[in-house]
Amino acid sequence: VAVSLRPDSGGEESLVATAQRMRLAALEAVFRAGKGHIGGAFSIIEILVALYHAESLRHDPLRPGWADRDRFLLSKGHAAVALYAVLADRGYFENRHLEDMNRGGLLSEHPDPRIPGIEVVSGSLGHGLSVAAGIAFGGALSKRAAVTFALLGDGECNEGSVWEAAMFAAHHRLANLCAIIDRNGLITHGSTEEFNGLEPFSDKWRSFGWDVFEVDGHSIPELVSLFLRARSPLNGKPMVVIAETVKGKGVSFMEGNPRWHHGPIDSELYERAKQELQGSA
Ligand SMILES: Cc1ncc(C[n+]2csc(CCOP(=O)(O)OP(=O)(O)O)c2C)c(N)n1
Repeated sequence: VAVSLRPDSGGEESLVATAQRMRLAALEAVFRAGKGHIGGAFSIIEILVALYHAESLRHDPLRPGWADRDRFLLSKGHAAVALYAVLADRGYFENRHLEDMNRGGLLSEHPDPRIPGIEVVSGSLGHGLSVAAGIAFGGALSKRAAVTFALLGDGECNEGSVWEAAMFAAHHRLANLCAIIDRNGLITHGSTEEFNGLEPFSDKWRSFGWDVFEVDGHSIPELVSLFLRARSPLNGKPMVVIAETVKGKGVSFMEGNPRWHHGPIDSELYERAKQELQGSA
């Protein structure tokens, strides 16, 4: 997973640099839009790059409706700007759409299937895993080889519907389903553990009948090797990847700070964030 093609230059760059470039694109879109969920977008960048740039996901940007594609559902839909940056970079739509995000153009603040590459509406938390389980169930019935991935927030796991879907998936042995949890430890205003503790989180998933993997959610090689594993499951269980991440990852004053869950960024802080990201890109 060392290199990827950079569409605008025709050259190559490391996937680590790709991730920082995606952060810059998301930052710029939020700055222009006047507000956005930058913290929870930055925590999932490497997960998306591992799926879309490292090609863990079997997909074709020129045929978003290809019947045999893997499905990716962003259940934590508020972080859509990160997915938009990645989808634009992979060629699902033009980069210029990021410029008028959330201002009546193609890209709304939350995902919408009218956007190429977006499978379902999300943003109301707690639904993505149920939809993903339904898609995986259908795929298993029709003996398709495709894998369905759903990316959830850890705070999102306070929703009871997540656990109903977890039961359903294990009961039906949906080995073609991979949940990814962005375990950044923060919810809107503070820590997930202070608000409504999730720990022992891995044990909960295990007891629901899932195969559980904990990973550094900012390590692209580790993520890629787990996503490859989702393609050839060994034991008939659905799989969950608990990705340890940092909310606001990549910008020092945003990291681990709930202030950056949602809101505007002023010009001065925008410039500081941009410089930091450019310095490490
Ligand atoms: C059903 C529902 N309730 C509340 C919200 C408001 N909300 C948006 S983001 C968020 C925090 C979710 O925390 P987490 O899933 O950990 O997201 P992250 O911290 O990664 O951004 C909440 C409560 C929502 N979108 N949907």
